[in-house]
Amino acid sequence: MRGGERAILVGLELEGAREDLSELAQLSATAGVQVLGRVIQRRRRPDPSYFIGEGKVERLREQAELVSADTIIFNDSLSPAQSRNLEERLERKVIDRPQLIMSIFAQHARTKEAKLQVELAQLEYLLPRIRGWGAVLTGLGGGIGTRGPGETKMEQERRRIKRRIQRIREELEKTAKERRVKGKRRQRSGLPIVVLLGYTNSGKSTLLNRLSGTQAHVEDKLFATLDPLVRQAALPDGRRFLLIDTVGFIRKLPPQLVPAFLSTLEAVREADLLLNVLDISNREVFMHLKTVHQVLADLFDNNPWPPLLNVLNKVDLLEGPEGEERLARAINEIRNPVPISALEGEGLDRLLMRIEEELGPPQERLRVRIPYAQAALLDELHRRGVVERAEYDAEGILVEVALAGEPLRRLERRAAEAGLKLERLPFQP
Ligand SMILES: Nc1nc2c(ncn2[C@@H]2O[C@H](COP(=O)(O)OP(=O)(O)OP(=O)(O)O)[C@@H](O)[C@H]2O)c(=O)[nH]1
Ligand SMILES: [Mg+2]
Repeated sequence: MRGGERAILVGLELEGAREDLSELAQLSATAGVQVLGRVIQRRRRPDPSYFIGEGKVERLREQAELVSADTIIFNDSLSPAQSRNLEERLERKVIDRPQLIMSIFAQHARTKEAKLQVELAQLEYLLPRIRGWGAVLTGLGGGIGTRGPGETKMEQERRRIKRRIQRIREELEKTAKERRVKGKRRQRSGLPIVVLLGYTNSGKSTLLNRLSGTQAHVEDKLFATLDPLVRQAALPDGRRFLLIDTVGFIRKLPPQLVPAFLSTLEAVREADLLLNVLDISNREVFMHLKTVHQVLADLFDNNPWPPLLNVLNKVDLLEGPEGEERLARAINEIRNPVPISALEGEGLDRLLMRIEEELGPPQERLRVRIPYAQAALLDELHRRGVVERAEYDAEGILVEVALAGEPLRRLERRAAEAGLKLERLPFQP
């Protein structure tokens, strides 16, 4: 998709479910598509050949004719056969939800890695669809045992795509290694890591800007942020921490995109604290929360998650009893809720206090003289804290180090056992 398309949106409402095309409309707008109409059909199950009913296809074609729409966008994933049948009958370009999301990802990817991952997802989506066309052309082309020209071409195309997929996989392998090195460096900086995550458009980048006093890309579009972004921010007590922005979550993410999506979320796994940013002004906020929980469950497999605060953002947009009720329900039902407005600044003081609490006791700066016989301790301090000074003299190494939490308690124990003197230094924010 290039943008500039004129489209009608189509959804299927299956029994017991509720279909709502407003998110698809937002996705379309983000992709630069003009939405001319919305159609919802109620059915017990999708039609295997046309997804919607055959009669409905005809009426959809007439409607598209009337408003001169050139594209029809479906809010689900279509099989290769369904796409093909629909394109033939509708005489227009047919796009499904995964394709739409992937084209937005493609438009927004900035880093080489993000671009490669999106291209990989798109090629993997394309591959079975090319086989579909190949089969059709083979049927039409030559007799038994001969290779129709169509088939040969499709075969060539498929081989070309497979080679490209292989190349991309190799490149991604390399960049993943580099990223792991960077992650280690982040951990070694000794600063606690706080990761912003949450449904797309919930206000993560706005909050990042607020807390760090910098300018990350903010837009009223879905998936404005595709590449993880790191900034520094400060707590009320002067301690600094790293704040990481991530790609937004969405329901029914195309499966091909899941690996790309999860790898951009790798920072989540090294987090000391997660901030799940929820748009409390959105009526679907509880569905958003469920989506976020599912992704986290996948990401952490069976391992425990880091501590998590649920940030209820955009309280400034709540109006009327319906909004108030939603906020009250969220505060009641959602764990660790912190209502804020990232845009207007409401509640940010309390949020910072909660972050401070969750990150535990502040770091301490200590001075200790380590005898050469115990030089191994210096290695450990390098690994677990920030060594600010290490001076070697006749008696040993004079070390100044900033530490927090368990490593701090360990040093205190070791010092007591070995009779080393620990001197507390003032904290310099
Ligand atoms: N009224 C109001 N609008 C907000 C608030 N926070 C964010 N927004 C708006 O919501 C839209 C999305 O904000 P972003 O910060 O880009 O959201 P995001 O979660 O980073 O979105 P993606 O990167 O697309 O996943 C922008 O138009 C923001 O100005 C808020 O507290 N109140
Ligand atoms: Mg963002």
